[in-house]
Amino acid sequence: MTEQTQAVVSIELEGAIGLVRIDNPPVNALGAAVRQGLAQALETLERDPQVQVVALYGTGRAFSAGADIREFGKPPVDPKLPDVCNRIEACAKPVVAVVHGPTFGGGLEVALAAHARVGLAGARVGLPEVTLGLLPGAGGTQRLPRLIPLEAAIEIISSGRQVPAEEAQSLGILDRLSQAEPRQAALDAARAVLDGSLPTRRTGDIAVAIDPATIASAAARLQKKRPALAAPIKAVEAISYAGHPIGEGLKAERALFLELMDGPDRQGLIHAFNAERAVKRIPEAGAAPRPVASAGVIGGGTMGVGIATALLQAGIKTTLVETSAEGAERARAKVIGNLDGAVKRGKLAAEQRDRLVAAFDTTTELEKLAAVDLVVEAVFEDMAVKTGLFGQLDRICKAGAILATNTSYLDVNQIAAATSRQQNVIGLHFFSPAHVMRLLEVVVAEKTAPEIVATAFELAARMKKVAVRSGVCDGFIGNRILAHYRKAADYMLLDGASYEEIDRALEDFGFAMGPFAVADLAGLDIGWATRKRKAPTRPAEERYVAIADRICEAGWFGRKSGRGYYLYDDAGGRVPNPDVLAIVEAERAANGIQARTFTPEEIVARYMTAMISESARVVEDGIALHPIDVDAVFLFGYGFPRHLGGPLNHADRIGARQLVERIEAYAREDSHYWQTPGLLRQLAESGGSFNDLNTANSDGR
Ligand code: T1G
Repeated sequence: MTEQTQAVVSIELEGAIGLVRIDNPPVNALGAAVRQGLAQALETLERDPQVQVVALYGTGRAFSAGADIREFGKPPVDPKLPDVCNRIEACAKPVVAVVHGPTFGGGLEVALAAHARVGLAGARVGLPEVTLGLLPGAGGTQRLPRLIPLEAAIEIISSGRQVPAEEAQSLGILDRLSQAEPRQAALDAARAVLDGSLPTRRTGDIAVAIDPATIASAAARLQKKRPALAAPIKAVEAISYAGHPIGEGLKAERALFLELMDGPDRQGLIHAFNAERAVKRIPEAGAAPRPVASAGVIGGGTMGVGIATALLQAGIKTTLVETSAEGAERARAKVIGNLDGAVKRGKLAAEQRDRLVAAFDTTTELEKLAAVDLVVEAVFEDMAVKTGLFGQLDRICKAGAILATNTSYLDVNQIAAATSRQQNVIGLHFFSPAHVMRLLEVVVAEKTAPEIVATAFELAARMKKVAVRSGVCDGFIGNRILAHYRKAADYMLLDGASYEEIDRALEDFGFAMGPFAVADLAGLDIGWATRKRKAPTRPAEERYVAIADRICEAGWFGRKSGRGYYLYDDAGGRVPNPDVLAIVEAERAANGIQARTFTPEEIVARYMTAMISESARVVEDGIALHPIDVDAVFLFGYGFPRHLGGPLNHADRIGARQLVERIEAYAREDSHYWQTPGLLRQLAESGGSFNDLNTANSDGR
């Protein structure tokens, strides 16, 4: 007999067993309807004299991925998840939970409130709330430490990491594992409870001693992290109450949870979570992707090697083309070195590594790419070289083969025009190292066919990358914006701030590295080449800072040459390069500048206002589809502080009006560089926000 209590939760009676099924695609998020259904199901089954044991399970790909993120920031709807969990734990009859797939956050908390837990093959559990600026707010901080050692509970909760089923069982989160399907596993578990082979107990009844020293050292460790976000620290504080009676601990957990819910990080981190998904909503999403089973990579430099590694790790048979046998051999060794590195880091099984090596080939003959589905070129950044190569590929490659360029700024339309198959040409702008960085800018040329765009996005997913759709312009999304705000840093340097102060101000703001340290890491010669390329078209009224040119003229290219803005020691430490300080002084004198001081706040304000301005123009020009796409580019490609959600999410916190006022004030010094973008002015006048411009449900507000 099956009685529908709620569309998303249903009850099925099998003899003395009451089955409760959660069915709320796509991931059984615990929205209001599910919570109401669970509460009602427990009520019904507890009352039913025929029922002796209750078994919870989920359909689809997960028992439950947790609370419904889309409800955050909105008025809470009863029953709240902690109440549902407490209801499960208090049930007069034994309740067993069967978890499968990604069982995270509130999903795991529901299972922890059950009286026993069974995990299915492939299940992974976790409490990732801290990655959303929250803490497990439905009993996780009180129940997990009652089931597993304190240090393990602290590590799992403060990191938010995923725990594979086998580890979860060995720790004590799961009581047993099963290979069955969810419903069958629920029946088996219920029968095991009835025959006594699966012991049950209320987690909340377990008494544990919480060692204050362990809590204190965990808190101290978290305080030292940069940035020291509140969520993990408050989560450890909540755990410290697990030694109290469960009712008291739950109250303390709730209070700390609500503090974080109202805190600044939750919105930014959920915006970042949504950004990774919102970027998939492209106009070409409905087009049918083409199969990509084989690929060619042209160029065995850093980018080509990284791209070949990424393609191989996505399961794609790959041939790398170099101009010489030695070059091909060098590239082969580096690709295999990357795969061996992945094995060493435990990211790749040894036998899988062997399969990938077997799927990898190198050659000096372009003709070997005649039958591949996709070619990605990563040759010298020169239009003549690229158009010549695409002309050759057009003649060599099979009909339907996709020809992609990895150029970081050249006009993809012009490259496409060198072929007779412009509809099959696209930009795939990888970020170095290409097998590590998650961002991939998919640059759509005028004639690129929709299915080619859809294929690029599917390929990105296979490479576990975040693909962001970009139009064609110099630098696409990220590098175009970078080229603009970098100038703000150079202007402040020339006007009196030290580059060490600028780097430190932005690192304290949340960037992993400041702009000058980043430039040293990337190589100062790269920016030098870009400035030379742009020199002929640089507007006369643009203020030019020659400090970086002087450094490059001295042969100092940053880390790769051991010195740039900084001197580097073997341990990776950095100190300002005294010779550069002299260059800065000389350039100030040559420009007649009386150095002035900048506070860290002003440094961040100018730098962020410049980044936001060009980001707004990139959206205005239609290069990026939505503001959230620009946020994704900076979160996944430029180390933007994740808890701020990206430059345009951060802009909403500053407010369009204040940003316009800042630009107008700065424009009094330099009206060419500081111009108010039209879109920003519109938002200031209408009182709107960048997030208003994102698609309907792309933000967690
Ligand atoms: N709430 C609402 N929607 C969710 C969701 C959630 N928790 N998780 C995923 N989705 C949507 C997602 O937006 C996408 O929608 C679709 O499901 C597929 O997701 C009280 C407060 C589970 C590993 O942090 O980690 O519980 O774009 O594309 O790559 O203590 O989703 O198709 O419209 O990511 O296979 C804690 C978050 C919440 C888990 C699946 N839980 N989710 O990954 O698919 S806070 C989490 C994930 C909480 C309690 C606290 C992943 C996944 P759309 P997807 P996937």
